[in-house]
Amino acid sequence: MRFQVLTIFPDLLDSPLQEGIIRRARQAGKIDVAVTNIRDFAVDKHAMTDDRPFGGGEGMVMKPEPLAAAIRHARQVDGHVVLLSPQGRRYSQAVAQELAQRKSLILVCGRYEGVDERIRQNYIDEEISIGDYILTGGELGAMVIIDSVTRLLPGVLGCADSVEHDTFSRGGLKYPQYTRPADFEGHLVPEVLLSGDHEKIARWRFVAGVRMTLDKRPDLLGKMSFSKKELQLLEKEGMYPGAAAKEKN
Ligand code: 9D3
Repeated sequence: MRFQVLTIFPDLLDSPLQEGIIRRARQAGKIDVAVTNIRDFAVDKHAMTDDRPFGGGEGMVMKPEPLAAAIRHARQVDGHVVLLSPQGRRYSQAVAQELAQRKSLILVCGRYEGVDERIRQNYIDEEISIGDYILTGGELGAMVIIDSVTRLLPGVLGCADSVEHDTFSRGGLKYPQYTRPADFEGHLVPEVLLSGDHEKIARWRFVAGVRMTLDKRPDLLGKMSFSKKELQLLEKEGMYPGAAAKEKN
């Protein structure tokens, strides 16, 4: 998968692209990331990328010509053009899965008060926001997309860290994790995890995950579904997700 990032602050992306799973995915050729400075496509001798808004008012607007030239340049390679902006469709795991189906993404990072409306209307395929809070620009959003999409690509994660077991695969939270020592400052690991009884462990983890979801993210429960057997198990543990959660086959 190819990512092309268009930004006036290319250095912002450097270190997150050079560590951990993303670094390995790049080295293995699973992803290709090219960060392009929009300023390289500026038209005037001062290489301006922003200007004052027509009609007056606070702040600056990203000039259309450098953005258009940078997007046209990126499109020579091809790609779905995404503008990171606070007005965009809210990013989620479902959107990540959708983007992961594409072969090439062009991530356009806005700055200042935003981009000239004619860019939005004529050069952008879709607008994405990473959440309801205010950032200083789209670069961190672009990185969030690269990070979350990359780990979904085949062969990027090992089986040990499989996408199947993710927090959001069933729609709820994961069970709590423990590692050595079995006694940490007097706090013990749940005994069942030391038992070696894999069926019992699986049941405990299922119940613990649902309990965690009820406790921390009850809003997620409505999208979860359980088998009859699972519902019985939860009831035995004093949990009644049934009202909110759907029953599956
Ligand atoms: C005072 C006007 N602001 C409205 C809230 C405009 C504004 C424009 C541009 C505020 C922030 C930004 C910069 N943000 C992004 O470019 C951005 C963003 C965000 O702020 N929140 C969540 N996702 C994203 S993706 C890009």
